[in-house]
Amino acid sequence: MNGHHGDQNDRRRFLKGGAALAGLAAVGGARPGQAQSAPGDATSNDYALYGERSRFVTAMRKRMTGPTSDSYVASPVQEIEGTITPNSLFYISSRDRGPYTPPTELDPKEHRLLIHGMVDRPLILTLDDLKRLPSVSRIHFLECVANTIPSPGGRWKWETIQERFGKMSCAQWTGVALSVLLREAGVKRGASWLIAESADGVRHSMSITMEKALDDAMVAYGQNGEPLRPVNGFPMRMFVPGWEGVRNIKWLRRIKVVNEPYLTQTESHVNPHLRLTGKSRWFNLEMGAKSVITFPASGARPLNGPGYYEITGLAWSGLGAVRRVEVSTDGGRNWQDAKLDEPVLRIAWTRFRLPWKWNGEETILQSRCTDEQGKVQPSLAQFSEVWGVRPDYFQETENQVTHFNPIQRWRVLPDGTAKNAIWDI
Ligand SMILES: Nc1nc2c(c(=O)[nH]1)N[C@H]1C(S)=C(S)[C@@H](COP(=O)(O)O)O[C@H]1N2
Ligand SMILES: [Mo]
Repeated sequence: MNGHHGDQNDRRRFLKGGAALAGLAAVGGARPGQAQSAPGDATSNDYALYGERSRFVTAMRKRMTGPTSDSYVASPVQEIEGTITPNSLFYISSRDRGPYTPPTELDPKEHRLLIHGMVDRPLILTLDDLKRLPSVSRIHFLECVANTIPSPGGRWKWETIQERFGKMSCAQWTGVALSVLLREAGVKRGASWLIAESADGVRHSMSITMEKALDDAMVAYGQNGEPLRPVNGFPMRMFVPGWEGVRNIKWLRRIKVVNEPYLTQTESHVNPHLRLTGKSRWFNLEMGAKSVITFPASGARPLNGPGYYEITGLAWSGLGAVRRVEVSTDGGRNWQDAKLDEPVLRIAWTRFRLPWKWNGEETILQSRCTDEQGKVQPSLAQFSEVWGVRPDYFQETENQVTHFNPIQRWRVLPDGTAKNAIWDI
């Protein structure tokens, strides 16, 4: 897959002449999308209501308040079975009117995606147009750069796994590979970046490299077998596997092909690295190797007396597949390899499990992820060393720390509950 031009590339274009296909209009020729008639009258009594879960099941997302820009809805990661977050429990992070206010619902018949800039054939696409193109479905996690931020503003002492790790989820995404769309538009020589922009009030926009766009990025319209939810970007969003959550533009309305990254307003605003003198990195794109034990954990169901349990958790890396997860049940003296659920997918949550006999005494549990590129999840001490600060800096700082991926420690207490122990050094 490449961005070169010429006859060969022309032949590989899926749609001859781009705009020739009815509904896939070049700029200037846009027409309102045609309403598709439903397969059957879904309003008749023959159709049951949209599903509900058992009234005995109580897992809920949680509203989190912190510094205004960091308010979000946290997913109950401790309650997720396996590796897929149901859409009703998916985390939400939105900067426009906040995650608690549903966005203005975009009408897919009115909504348009514009692809322009350094292209031979600018395109305007409706959701229906997008659905006519070759599609892919892939399972990937999505993680906010600020997932696990230790103590936002030094004031909010988040404790439970849902509060500390709830800014991530994992789903199966369906959409059109960006490489297909870019081939349709015909990328001009010298184009090296894309700027993706949203239709919401803040015009959220972000830079994405052409390399990533042609590799595995997509414009997604499906999430776990159904259309995206309004809060997650309906009718379409950018999906950039493994990259920081903030670049996955929801309510996507424009892709501009350019020859350099733009430091967009939202980009500079949300990239706290820009504010840390001496430690600044303009672009820190992929999420690193990380893991967390989801049971036992602070906020998860308590242990019910000594005996056999299965320690289980999630591991992931924005750089590829998880290769190994080690677990320690004795405060880090000994480590054992946990069993990974198969298939182990790249840039997806990987469920790990380890049988454990608890003797009823206080102990510290922790997990360490290694990904296929050999990146090992750092200890808090190692992470602090890279930053050139003392480990307790992260607990108190007013600076927002992002890409925080040190090993998480849970202290199991004799009463069977667990507490956050990452700061107990
Ligand atoms: N248009 C738009 N896209 C956005 C955002 C936003 O505020 N507006 N938030 C970003 C951030 S910070 C994250 S972490 C992810 C969250 O996606 P989700 O709400 O579907 O979980 O979307 C990103 N895309
Ligand atoms: Mo985010």
